[in-house]
Amino acid sequence: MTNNVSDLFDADQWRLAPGAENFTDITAHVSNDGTIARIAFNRPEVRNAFRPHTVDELYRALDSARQDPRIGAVLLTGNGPSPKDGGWAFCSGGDQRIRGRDGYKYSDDETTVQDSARAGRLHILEVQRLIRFMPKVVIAVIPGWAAGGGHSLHIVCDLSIASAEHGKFKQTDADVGSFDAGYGSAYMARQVGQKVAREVFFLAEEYSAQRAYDMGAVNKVVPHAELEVEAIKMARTILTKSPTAIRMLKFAFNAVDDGMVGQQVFAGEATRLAYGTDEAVEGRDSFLQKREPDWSAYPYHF
Ligand code: S0N
Repeated sequence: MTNNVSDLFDADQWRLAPGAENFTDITAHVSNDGTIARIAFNRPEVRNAFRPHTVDELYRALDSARQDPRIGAVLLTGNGPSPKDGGWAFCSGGDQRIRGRDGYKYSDDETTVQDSARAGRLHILEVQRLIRFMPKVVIAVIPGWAAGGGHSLHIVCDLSIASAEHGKFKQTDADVGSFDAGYGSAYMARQVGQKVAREVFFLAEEYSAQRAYDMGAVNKVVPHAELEVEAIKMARTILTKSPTAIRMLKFAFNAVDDGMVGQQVFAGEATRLAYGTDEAVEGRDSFLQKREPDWSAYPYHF
């Protein structure tokens, strides 16, 4: 691995993200102009499997990107290759070595007495929701294996771009007695259709980046060496668009599948837009001035 991050990482384009200095399981960077975040799993020796500590760091880095008003797009990827065997991975899901009967353990030693607040966790689902509800486009940049919970993460990202040579997919949940009965399966079926999604989950067979593209689960397949260059291009294209339009579109796409929560997220943005109108200002001012509101300037229809 070159430059201590990843063979695909161009150190000249990025600076360390605020708060990322002490991350051990992920890396987090911001483009030099401050508009794109690059967040990467950094456990290539286990195909970028995540443990609870990884998920904690991932959540913090994504939330920091969510709150940064300059960042308009997030690249979620996996560093590599593995120093052990040269294999590439986006993410291979939950670290099976520390899976207990009530979730994934903070300690590598399952027999260690756990702080009750830190009993087994499955909080990758909190990360899924953060990706889903952040008002920015999140792009899965897939340099190798997307398996198990890593497969689910790519499904929940807004867009996916994969390495032609090393991008590989496999939904292993049913092999290891695990199941993502939420976005990972149901939302995948929305993307690719019921028959294909059921095949992916029930057969748990390996499929290529090209097959993922053909089924509609991946937006672009590019030569491995160009993966991050192409991902940055994709992000930069999005950055040329109206931030409000992108935000409203993302939440509109989500709303149909997210029930009342989807409606709430979309409605929150609509309310924020409405606050900018003279009509809403009149409502606020009439209250503060202790008078009846005057709506006469605002028609009931256009
Ligand atoms: C990824 C696979 C297919 C790669 O195969 P390959 O290239 O032959 O490499 P290996 O030799 O198998 O692996 C290299 C080294 O990496 C270790 N390793 C790989 N994956 C994991 C892992 N997930 N946990 C721990 N170690 C892993 C290997 O052991 C090997 O190490 P050494 O060199 O020491 O032998 C292949 O590796 C594979 O199939 N991996 C397992 C994939 C898997 O089953 N993941 C778990 C699926 N379940 C979840 O992710 C559940 C967590 C979760 O996200 C969730 C929680 C609640 C609800 C829903 C979900 C959800 O699924 O989203």
